[in-house]
Amino acid sequence: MDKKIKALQGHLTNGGFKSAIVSIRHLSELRDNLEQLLESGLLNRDFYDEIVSRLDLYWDFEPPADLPGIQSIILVAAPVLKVRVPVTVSGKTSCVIIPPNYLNSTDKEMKDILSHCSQRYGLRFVEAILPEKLLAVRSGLARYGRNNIAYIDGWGSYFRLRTFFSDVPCPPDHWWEMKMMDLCDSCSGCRKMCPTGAISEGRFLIRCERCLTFYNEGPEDFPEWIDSAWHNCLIGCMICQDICPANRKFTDWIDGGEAFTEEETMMIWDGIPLDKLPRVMAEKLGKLNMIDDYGLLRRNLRVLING
Ligand code: B12
Ligand code: SF4
Ligand code: SF4
Repeated sequence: MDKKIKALQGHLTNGGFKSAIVSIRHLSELRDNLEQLLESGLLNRDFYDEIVSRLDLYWDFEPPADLPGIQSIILVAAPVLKVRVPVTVSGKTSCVIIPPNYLNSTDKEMKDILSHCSQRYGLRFVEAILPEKLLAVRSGLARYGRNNIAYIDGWGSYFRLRTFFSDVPCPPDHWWEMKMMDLCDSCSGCRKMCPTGAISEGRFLIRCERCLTFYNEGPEDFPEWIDSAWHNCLIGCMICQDICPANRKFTDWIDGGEAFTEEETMMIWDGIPLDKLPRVMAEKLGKLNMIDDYGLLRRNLRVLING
């Protein structure tokens, strides 16, 4: 293996990350794969277009033209805890959950390592927008669960993915087949427990237009078909991950989180604008990576507490 790849992967491993490298020659296959799902209607095109515009999800199926010499795609996974956040309403303290993956402090640590490798070995990295679960599975880093979430040995689904193009020379790679974990063959816990029916029998792809996360990550009012008792997190949803036996060892990977006093909780409850919040409160939200999503918290908190 090229010394630079070995060094890069060594730095990432020492930093607590897991990584995989694949050649950019797979880009066209990633694009075709997605296109086929859209053409077959398994992925609803109108709904998908809505996701694309909401998340600015314009895939980099071509490597960046202004960076010649790009040879590889580097996928980096960081272990991330779920967070338990105490909030107090009318004198009653309860804890709300933020699922793993929303905390983003590992992004900076990861980028610092890449920047160090850039300076030391003359490598270049540029962040890529690519289907990360699919890449993680096909590169052998992760496996799909029936719930469409990716799992990594030793971390379950408690991780966050980031993808980079690089000029690091790509070793011959293995392009794994798209396959669910063996554990799913004799299990359908996630399908049975998903409150919205997003995980269906007879098709692998979830119906993302039924997934609670899509609605509580978005600004619109919740549609009427969503029962308010289904909400279980301040943002996102943990049901299909909590029930999963592949996560059994990791369910106690919980960060104590930042506690909000009753006064602070009421600021969220009343929708006090972000720029009017006390500095301490904004810092707490920053640590939870909830600044960009702050506008959603009023509605999400009320539905969780009021049911
Ligand atoms: C859009 C998006 C969403 C949308 C739509 C999700 C969806 N399933 O399409 C919504 C808002 C609903 C969502 C929800 C969540 N998301 Co999201 N999401 C994304 C985002 C930005 C793009 C995903 C995407 O559109 N991929 C394209 C689709 C079509 O790819 P795919 O789902 O992997 O599908 C492939 C397979 O189905 C495969 N395939 C086709 N046929 C078959 C057949 C078989 C048998 C197999 C095995 C495979 C297979 O081909 C498809 C691709 O062509 C990614 C970040 C990124 N850049 O990838 C995060 C990302 C996937 N999300 C993530 C997370 C954590 C979540 C939530 C768990 C958040 C939460 N706790 O609430 C939920 C999970 C919902 C679920 N059960 O999947 C993480 C996943 C981490 C992990 N461990 O897997 C990501 C990678 C973000 C990150 N950087 O960490 N998400
Ligand atoms: S709950 Fe069962 S079927 Fe669903 S992803 Fe986990 S192991 Fe697979
Ligand atoms: S995240 Fe929640 S709503 Fe979405 S598929 Fe999983 S259990 Fe269903």
